[in-house]
Amino acid sequence: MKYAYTAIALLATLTTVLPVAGQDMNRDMRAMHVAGAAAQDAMPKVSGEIRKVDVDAGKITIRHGEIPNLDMPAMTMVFRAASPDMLNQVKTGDQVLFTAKKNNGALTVTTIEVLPPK
Ligand SMILES: [Cu+2]
Repeated sequence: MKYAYTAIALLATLTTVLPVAGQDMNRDMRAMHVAGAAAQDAMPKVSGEIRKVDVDAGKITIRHGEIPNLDMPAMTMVFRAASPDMLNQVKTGDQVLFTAKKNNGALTVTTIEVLPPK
């Protein structure tokens, strides 16, 4: 009998709490969507460390932080370089700030700057 009462009380709590939580989540997701769209226009600078430069392939491997405009968490991955010139400006181990976007389906580094060593 006591168990049944507890279950009913719990159910009542859930039905009153859940709709509110749902509304909050919707609002948060809308806010995130707006923030994401704004970030895409601004092309946020992302911090990273150069892991590999492949001049022949025009590719660059970067261990990068979160990339908001690509909805991407921190990871190590290969990017295409927007220009061959860019690959001559960096070397393995460099700390960089870069911007990246999806270009014809390929994730491409569009700008890159080397940070001074700490
Ligand atoms: Cu990535």
